Amino acid sequence: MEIPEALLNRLAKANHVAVLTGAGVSAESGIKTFRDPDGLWAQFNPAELASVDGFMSNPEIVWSWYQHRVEVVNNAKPNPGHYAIAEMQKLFPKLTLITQNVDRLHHRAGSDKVIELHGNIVENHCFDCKEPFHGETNLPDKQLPVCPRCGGRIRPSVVWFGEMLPVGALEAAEEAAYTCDVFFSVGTSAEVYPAANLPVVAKRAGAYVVEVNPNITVLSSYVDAKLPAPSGEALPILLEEFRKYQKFYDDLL
Ligand code: BV8
Ligand code: ZN
Repeated sequence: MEIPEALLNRLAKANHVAVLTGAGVSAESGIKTFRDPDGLWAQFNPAELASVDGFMSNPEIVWSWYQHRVEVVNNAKPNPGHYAIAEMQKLFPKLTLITQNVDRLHHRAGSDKVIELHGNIVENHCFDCKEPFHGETNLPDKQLPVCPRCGGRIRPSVVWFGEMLPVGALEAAEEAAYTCDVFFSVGTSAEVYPAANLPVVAKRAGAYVVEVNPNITVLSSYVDAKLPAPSGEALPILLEEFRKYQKFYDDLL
């Protein structure tokens, strides 16, 4: 896969690189994406499962779906794409990592500052009093855990459809989109808002926007460069080419 020289050049001069990731970056870790043909939503309807109404009307189904996903996440490992992004943190003066994913694989790959726009699936809290819940979640015969403080229902600490994103997270993500020199959109269909606005904000603010995705998305015709390959392949190649490029210029100067 060819890495455009313009991208290497922009990276060599970049002070601030922003990376937005979606479910695709975890696909090579064996975690299904949402909208790919064999994705999660193919079997379920997001409105039913990843929403407050879904939880209120079918708490058992929603809870067991999340418990299943937590198991998949706990058995998954970061892949070369996660590690390459963690590596990028050392290559540029400033890197802002923004993820829509709830699997915490970026943390496990060594990225230390991760903006989680959609929360995370490994923590839980009380639906009513918001108290974080650290009790047992795998109860016999499909019992649902209840809040020891107020008796309310326990829910996963993800952001459901129709719910506001964590204010601080969205603000930090938008700030990074406005101020970065290069913006990567990695493994996302760019269909879920407000996250899908971020690459547009970056482009309008003058950033060089790169999409890393083996498929075409609504963003593909809008970006400055596209690496049309799985992120676990494309990102290590990008880093290798960038190191060669940097050395060539360092030797020149
Ligand atoms: C909100 C957590 C304010 C839960 C998730 C109409 C127009 C505009 C907006 C809306 C609208 N109607 C409703 C809305 C708002 C809605 C929305 O955007 N809906 C969409 C579907 C139209 N957004 C919200 O509700 C957000 N809140 O707006 O609050 C508000 C308040 C009240 C009322 C209204 C508005 C909350 C959104 C957060 C929802 N929570 N997840 C959970 O995980 O269970 S979203 C879910 O989708 C995940 O977080 C996921 O990450 C995210 C986005 O999907 P992607 O990550 O992009 O995954 P996807 O499968 O789609 O794509 C994978 C891509 O990877 C593909 O392109 C594929 O080609 C690629 N790929 C595959 N393999 C690889 C790869 N790429 C690289 N390498 C590979 N190996
Ligand atoms: Zn409570």
